[in-house]
Amino acid sequence: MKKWAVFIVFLLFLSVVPGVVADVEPNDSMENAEVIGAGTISGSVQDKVEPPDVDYYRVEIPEHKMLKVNATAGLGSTIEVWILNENGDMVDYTTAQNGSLRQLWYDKPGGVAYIKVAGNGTYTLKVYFDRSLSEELEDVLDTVTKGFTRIVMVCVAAIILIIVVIGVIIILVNRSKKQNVPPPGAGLPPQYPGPQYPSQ
Ligand SMILES: [Ca+2]
Repeated sequence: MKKWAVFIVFLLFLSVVPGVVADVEPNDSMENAEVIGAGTISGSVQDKVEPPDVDYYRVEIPEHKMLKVNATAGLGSTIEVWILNENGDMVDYTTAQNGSLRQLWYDKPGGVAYIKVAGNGTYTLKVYFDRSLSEELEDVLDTVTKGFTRIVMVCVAAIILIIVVIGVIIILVNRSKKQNVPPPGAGLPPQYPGPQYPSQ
């Protein structure tokens, strides 16, 4: 099949797959980056032309979330993918070839990120948001705190129970001692009545 026929088939594929967004030119710099959200983006880049066709996308990351990108190179394609911060500094990078999939991520809740694609051929980006690491850490700390609180409560309850049991034992022992005290005079040897004289 000729290359133009493959390209038309590719465009038809994009038009019938729901939720797939095609890259919209011009998007060759951060300044005119295509604004996207979570979803699947399909596009093509070309490094055999001057200037090379690269694609930029701008993503706003929701609060408490981190950005994840699954980048797949089309068959026979070789691509490079960057995630850049709002200043254009690289925060993640990968290359993918011939149908392979690579994942990139950027943990910046509430921040802005740019995705840059360069190379030669077609690609698909699956852009989605996951829980940020700080959220995960908060959950772990929350679980640990709840567990620790539970242990402390069980220990306090056990100590109170032990104190109550010891108190009851002391009271019972004291009561038992009082009941066993002999009446006055009990246990003394019988007294010698002394000599007996007949009465006159
Ligand atoms: Ca472009």
